[in-house]
Amino acid sequence: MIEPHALRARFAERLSAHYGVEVPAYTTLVDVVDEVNRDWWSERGASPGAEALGGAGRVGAERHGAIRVGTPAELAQAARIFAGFGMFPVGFYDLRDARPVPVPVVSTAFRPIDPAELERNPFRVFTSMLATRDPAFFDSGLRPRLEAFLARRQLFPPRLLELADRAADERGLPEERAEEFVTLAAKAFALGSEPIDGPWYRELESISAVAADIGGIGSTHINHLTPRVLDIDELYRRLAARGLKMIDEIQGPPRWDGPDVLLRQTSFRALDEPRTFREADGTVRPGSLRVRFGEVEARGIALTEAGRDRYDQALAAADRLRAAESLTGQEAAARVWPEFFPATEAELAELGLGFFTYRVENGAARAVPIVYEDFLPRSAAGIFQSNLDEEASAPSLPPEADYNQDWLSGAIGRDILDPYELYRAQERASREAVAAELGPAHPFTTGASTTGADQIGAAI
Ligand code: OOG
Ligand code: NI
Repeated sequence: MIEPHALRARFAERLSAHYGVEVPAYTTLVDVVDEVNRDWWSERGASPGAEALGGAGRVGAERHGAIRVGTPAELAQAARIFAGFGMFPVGFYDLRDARPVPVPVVSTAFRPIDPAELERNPFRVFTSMLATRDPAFFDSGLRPRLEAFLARRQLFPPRLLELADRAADERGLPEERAEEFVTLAAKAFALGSEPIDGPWYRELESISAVAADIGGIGSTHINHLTPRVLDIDELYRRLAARGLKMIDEIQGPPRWDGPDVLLRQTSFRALDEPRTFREADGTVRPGSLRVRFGEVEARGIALTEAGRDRYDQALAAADRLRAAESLTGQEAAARVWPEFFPATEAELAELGLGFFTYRVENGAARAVPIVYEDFLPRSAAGIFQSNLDEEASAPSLPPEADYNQDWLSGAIGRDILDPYELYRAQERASREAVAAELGPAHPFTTGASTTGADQIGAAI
């Protein structure tokens, strides 16, 4: 039996192999990421806590993908496929309220939820669904035609769904079926070769490039596949030195001397990909589309709700500073960061801003940070936006408020899990295990503080 984690690892590898052929710059990116990570391990691998946010095996294989679907029915099928790989929907992201330019999607991320499963292979896929019901984007003339187009297409063959259900029910598949499942799944997310309906694609494109990418073609595809790097600033420099044009600066928290939190990401524009278009007169002509891109991420410590509030406040303060002085987003964030975040992991734990697990070492409880496994809506919107050809103008109507997490759970027939609950449960379980071992009054210490601060004295 090939278990879900092994299926998931194979799926991620297969997608990566396909994507490297479709988008050659991705292969360059992965090579440079591997170099930076190797250098990082050789310089810092021996220092205490080096593996706190994941060992070399996990980080080297770690990827996230992004896909986009059109309807709740398509999202429900995607959820069945991911369940076969041991990946479940976590978090709800509404990118319609992104500024300056809203994106007409709501999203969740499919990922493993058990810490042991994450350790085996943490593959995650950010999955967006077109908000066809939102009149801010799709008026009553367009919406029925868009929904009819989406209802006619079939993204996932029945055999793929059947194998996915079997893998989920039986917690794995025998080798031959496993190979068939992975092959069909990877094929479902490869770039299609059917001619695109030119007038239809352009009509949607005039509203939003993302709408055209989702609703203008008959299939879906991996939009990007993102490796994890241990030093994203160094990666940025090395890619730029190779002449790869990065489209944007790094999104998310700045580089600074204190603990890394949440997620830092950056991306580069992929090249045009050849596609054929069928025009109104029936002729098929060659053309190209430029919708896919390369992205890289560095992951830090998962923040609690209180920590996340600080993060949002810090970004707002950075925005204000940036408006007042001419600074990059990262420069502004670096300036304001110390006002919002403590300089050590010990304080992050003590102030209840970050999530930690606890281990018994030499008779003491040591804190090890929990890595952030999710996404950031503002960075996601920035990633969507920074890769579009033109700045679309913001639609004039306010977004309709009827897409939310409960609605999406109902639409796909499974619970969308709350990331905070998952981190909290992991932290609680480890505290309980430590309390059982050491007794209730034992102080906790941090194991991986960047400044060596130690005793934090939190009682269990
Ligand atoms: C998804 C963009 C979000 C991320 O890393 O934040 C994302 C998309 O472009 O479909 O992947
Ligand atoms: Ni991404």
